[in-house]
Amino acid sequence: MTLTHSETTIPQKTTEARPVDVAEWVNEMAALTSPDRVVWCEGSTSEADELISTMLASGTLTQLNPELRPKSYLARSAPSDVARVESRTFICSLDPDDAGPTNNWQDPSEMRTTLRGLAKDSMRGRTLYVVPFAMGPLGSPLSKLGVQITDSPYVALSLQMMVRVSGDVLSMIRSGASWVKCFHSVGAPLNDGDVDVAWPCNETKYISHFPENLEIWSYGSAYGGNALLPKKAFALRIASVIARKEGWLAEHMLLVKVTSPEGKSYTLAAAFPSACGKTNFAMMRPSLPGWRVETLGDDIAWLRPGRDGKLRAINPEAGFFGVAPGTSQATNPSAMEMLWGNTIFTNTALTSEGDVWWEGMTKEAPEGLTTWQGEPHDKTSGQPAAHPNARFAVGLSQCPTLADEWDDPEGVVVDAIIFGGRRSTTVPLVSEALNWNHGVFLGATIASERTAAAEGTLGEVRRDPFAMLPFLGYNMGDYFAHWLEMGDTLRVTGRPPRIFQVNWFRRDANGEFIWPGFGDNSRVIEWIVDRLEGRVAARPTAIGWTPQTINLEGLQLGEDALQALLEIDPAAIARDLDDAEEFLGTLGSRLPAEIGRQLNQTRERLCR
Ligand code: GTP
Ligand code: SPV
Ligand code: MN
Repeated sequence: MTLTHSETTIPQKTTEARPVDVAEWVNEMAALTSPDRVVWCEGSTSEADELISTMLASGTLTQLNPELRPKSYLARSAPSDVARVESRTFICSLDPDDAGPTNNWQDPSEMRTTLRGLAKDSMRGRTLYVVPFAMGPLGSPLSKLGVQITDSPYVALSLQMMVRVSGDVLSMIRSGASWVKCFHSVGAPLNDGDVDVAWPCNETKYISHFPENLEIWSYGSAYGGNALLPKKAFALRIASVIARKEGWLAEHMLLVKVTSPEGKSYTLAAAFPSACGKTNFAMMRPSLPGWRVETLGDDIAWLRPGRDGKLRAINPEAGFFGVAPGTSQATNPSAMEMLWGNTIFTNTALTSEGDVWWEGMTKEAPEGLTTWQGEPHDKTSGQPAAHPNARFAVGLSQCPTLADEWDDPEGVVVDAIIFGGRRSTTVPLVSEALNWNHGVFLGATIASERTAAAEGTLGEVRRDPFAMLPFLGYNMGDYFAHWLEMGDTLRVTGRPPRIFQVNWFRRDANGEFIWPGFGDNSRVIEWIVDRLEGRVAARPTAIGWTPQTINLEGLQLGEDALQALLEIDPAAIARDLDDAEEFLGTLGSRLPAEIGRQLNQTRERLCR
């Protein structure tokens, strides 16, 4: 089906089967952006094959050696388009206070004018793909629907791997289901005679959210959360706004089913900031004998009180967009297995055999690598061969540790919630909150060292409440209040999940991680489960309950190291509280009084 620049309607025959409002929106966007063609996607294999051949021809994808990595491809991005751009991410609520001080706000009508100006003819010479998708199991009461239009075949293909792309979504919308409009353009129109580049994008970038209209407009980037709009833009920023209204939570959390040696299972939901260990935790191979971890989700969880009053969770996604560097046989063997084929890699290095490589996959970089920028790798340069935010996109169905319940429409009952961050000092390996409200305070005051997942200074400590700083679609103070209210709701019918805090990233005087992490994090899971079962006493400290000891059997880790991992240094905690207080102060009158009360109580406990 081909549309010339002036044609803006979709051929009659195929329109009939489509919901009028989606078609109307697509027509309107096509009229604005002037694509050569409009293609409706439904998530089929033949569609994926077509997208792949288009991108092999344009040089966007390089096929990997099929004997080593079947049906797998490498994409190299433009050097300026390698991570989420938080400074170009906007929440365009009518009232700036509804976006709050932690978000960039712009007036929605001004932003619309800007975006419509940029979008005008932005798809000239390209194909507009219409991608209908469901977040969560189709037909589940916990799921939501959306449609993304994009002029990037790379994005259309990635969406197929990461969410449930289905034509059925269109009939559900036709039957009246609400849906989120996701507009995406790389902002690189082609005029007659222009030769395309492998990774089209634009130096001007906007990732704009209109929470009152359930609408997202993304312009100028094709990378990750900037462009795969169901992920952070919908499932967190827009969904968090919907969730507050409807009485649930949209969170930056992994979701796992843990089974103890006794054969009892628990669901844990854990919020860590970007590149702080969610995927690795979600696929953990426990070093402790008898324990099993199965994967439900690795990045986003939607949590909602079920009919029985218990907190239930689903993973709205259907795939991974995981950090490649650091992934190895030693750290995450399940991921290495999962990536056997059917995977799109972005910004990894390429080996001379036509396979992928990244820092940490093996100790030594192999000879003859091509860097993520397509240059021969000079091992003496000190430059990494893969970009630090290089990623893999792959469907959840390939995950060898996938839990059977992963697409249960009812969701799974959450037993414990864990907050974590990347902290070289101050924060112990694990602690347990005194109660729900104290747990909300811990979540509200999480800080973490910045990573390559977004622009910014690496290693700089910043407050990242609930690991949601870049992902909340409304006022942070209102969000804390919502978390506190969720506790009230859950207490009416039962007991809210217990709340814990972890930190795998404490360093010694030489700057080395003290804790081995990865599979050995199962030792911390054991302590958490022991706490849930009331099997183990704990040490009362200013920040909550901490372990008297952790099971170190089979580990080469001395008592001194364990003491260093569990240490609570009152002076360091006091400094951290001062920093947290300064951050909380920026929320002004929207900060719930209860959070201030928790801060004061922590200070009082510290003085005891
Ligand atoms: P996003 O996809 O950005 O949300 O990241 P994530 O939270 O899923 O982080 P991921 O599991 O991909 O880990 C990011 C980096 O941290 C990788 O390089 C991992 O190897 C490393 N990492 C993960 N878990 C641990 C751990 O327990 N200890 C140490 N030292 N590093 C870890
Ligand atoms: C994150 O940054 O938390 C990610 C990667 O999961 S992205 O999809 O780019 O947001
Ligand atoms: Mn993430």
